[in-house]
Amino acid sequence: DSVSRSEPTDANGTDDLAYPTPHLQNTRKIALITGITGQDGSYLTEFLLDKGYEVHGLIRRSSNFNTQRINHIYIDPHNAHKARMKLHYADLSDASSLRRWVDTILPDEVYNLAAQSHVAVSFEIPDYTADVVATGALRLLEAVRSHISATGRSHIKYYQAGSSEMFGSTPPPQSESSPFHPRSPYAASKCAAHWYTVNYREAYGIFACNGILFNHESPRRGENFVTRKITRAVGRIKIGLQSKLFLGNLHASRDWGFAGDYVEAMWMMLQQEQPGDYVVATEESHTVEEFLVAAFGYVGLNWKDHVVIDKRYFRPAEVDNLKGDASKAKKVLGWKPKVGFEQLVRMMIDEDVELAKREKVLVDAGYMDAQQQP
Ligand code: NDP
Ligand code: GDR
Repeated sequence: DSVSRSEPTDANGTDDLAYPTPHLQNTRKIALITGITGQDGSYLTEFLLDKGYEVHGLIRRSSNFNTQRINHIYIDPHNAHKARMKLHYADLSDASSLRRWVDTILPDEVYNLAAQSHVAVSFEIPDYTADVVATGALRLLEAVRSHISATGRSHIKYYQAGSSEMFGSTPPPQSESSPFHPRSPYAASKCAAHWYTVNYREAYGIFACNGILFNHESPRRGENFVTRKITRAVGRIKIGLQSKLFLGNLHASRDWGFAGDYVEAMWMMLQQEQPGDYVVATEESHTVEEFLVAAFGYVGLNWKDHVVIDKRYFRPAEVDNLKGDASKAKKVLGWKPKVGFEQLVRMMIDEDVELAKREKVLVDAGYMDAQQQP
């Protein structure tokens, strides 16, 4: 290839993350993932590595390493010949970094998973949320478009992580043809990213897909999303490290699936002959209260003995009821979820009880404060 190799971008040379990308002269497919350190990024990376891909992840600079979810698959680049996952510094707010890595990595598939992904937090930092979620997607699309224009690599495919939050107050069941009515800065920004993606497909013929994914959870879910907040608390309450759990609105309904199942749908979208937009959902909906019943009940506890309603967790505008209609994904992609609601709850509780046991060891040894809440 004609692209020259870059030097490590780290100024003092001690960094082992932002490493040059020695292009393997092989036939492996190359994927570029933004948001690789997040829940979905970690599952998608495992999935693509299993399929034989070389995976490049863009990570952002933070004062602490935030690669916990992918440490188990990370190979030090000093053994670079063995490493099929590589990490590079970039940021969705920095167009030049996106363009540089697209040009250097020469991906076959680009997955845009990066986002300020917390709905409630988007009311606190709306401007930043729009910059990363909406304009960030536009920057990445533009990097792909100009890369194709400069190199002729028109086979490159783009996946945009869209969300059921875009439907907002539109009543269920929500499908690809349901109208968007976003209820938060996050959701409005995802709508913009959705339409940027459609526009780049129509205007430039880019193979660009929107996955409209309903909530998907896992033991790797961020700890301030409601499912994981609940399962973390259940683990800690069961082991005696915590007694109360403070929550907001328990009446909202969500269509909760397993993240490991959903990343497969992302990949499937990019393997089709034609680009398109797909709803990915379990088609089953439960309230937050029903999640509480299942989670506490699984370890023999009554949620009512522990949950305290705290006004601070209510949102200025709520999304009341999400339940997807995934018939297009089932028919066209042949996708269907493998993990059901009860199994998902049990999987998350099992892991969080084990985590709480490990925390207890640290508490008993005096290394950790029992009051420290996740
Ligand atoms: P997470 O919050 O777990 O991960 C978000 C990722 O984005 C992290 O890797 C984060 O990096 C990265 N990121 C945040 N800001 C920036 C930035 N400015 N530049 C570069 N990277 C950034 O989200 P999920 O894995 O749960 O979700 C993946 C995507 O799917 C998101 O876009 C989300 O909005 C969307 N989505 C998620 C659903 C779900 O139920 N999980 C449902 C529908 C859509 P860091 O680790 O440094 O914070
Ligand atoms: P959501 O997920 O907003 O659907 O967005 P979240 O788990 O944050 O909220 C789900 C519902 O639970 C209610 N809730 C609480 N939520 C949180 N976080 N904390 C609480 O204490 C609490 N108490 C009640 C909420 O009001 C809400 O109704 C997720 C994210 O992953 C998005 O990025 C993604 O796009 C959508 O799912 C689909």
